[in-house]
Amino acid sequence: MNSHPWNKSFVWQNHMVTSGALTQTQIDQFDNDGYVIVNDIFTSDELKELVKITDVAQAEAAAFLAAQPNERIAISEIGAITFAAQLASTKPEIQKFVKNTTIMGACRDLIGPDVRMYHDQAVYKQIEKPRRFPWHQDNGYLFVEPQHYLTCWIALNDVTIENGCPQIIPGLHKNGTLSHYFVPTLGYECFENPPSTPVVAEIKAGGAVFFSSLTPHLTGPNNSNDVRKAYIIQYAQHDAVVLEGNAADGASTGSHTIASESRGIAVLESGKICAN
Ligand SMILES: O=C(O)CCC(=O)C(=O)O
Repeated sequence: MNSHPWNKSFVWQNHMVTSGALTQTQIDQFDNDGYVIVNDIFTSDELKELVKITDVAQAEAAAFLAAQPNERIAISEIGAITFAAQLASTKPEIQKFVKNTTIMGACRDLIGPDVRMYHDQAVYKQIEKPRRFPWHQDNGYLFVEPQHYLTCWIALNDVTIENGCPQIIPGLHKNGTLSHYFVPTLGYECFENPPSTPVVAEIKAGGAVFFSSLTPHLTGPNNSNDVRKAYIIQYAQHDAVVLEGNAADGASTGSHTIASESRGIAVLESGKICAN
């Protein structure tokens, strides 16, 4: 387990409650362990509405994948794990969920007063080809500065160890971004065998686990009889940048702001939720 070559002098900053959406105990847990589970973010009616949107997006993604060689693109594969990305910028009806008051409070507390969405995707773990999604930090995919941003992993149905809920290694987020390598068809990995016992994040539908982009996590194979459904939204400081290039080749070759991407919509300005 090594540091990412672009992670030079990372120092974790602790957070203070300001929004009232989370308690200081929850924030302290996030700072100490790199994650916190928050239940009942969405009512059952809201959840139904949200799942209707993600189901449509997943059906579109599946139709597209079905036309590809081996029914897959990169790590998205029919029957295994399917990704439907960029929903907030293509399906305006999902934006009210992206700007949910509790989630925005968590963003205020765990990122700051000025926040943009960085990425969003519905991730469905299918049952025909059960497989792990490897141990990784979200900042191990594209290297964002500041390195800490916030992932809100929303359970759209009850998620358990059996159907592939997230598992987390607490505490490692404080070291910043780790080096990752690509495991073909599965994704980027920072280690195959975790250095400590994972925490299993089983979550009821409508709740979420918030974790840092620096928190190593995995999801296990879906060994149940039903699709496991998640909607994952990532939020970053409004002026965050994505470093470009390949770390194996040396220094980054450039950067662009998340604000320059169509998905980089502003969600919080001076601590206030932005209008749709
Ligand atoms: O939802 C999953 O099964 C894995 C998704 C994940 O960890 C990610 O997109 O970073």
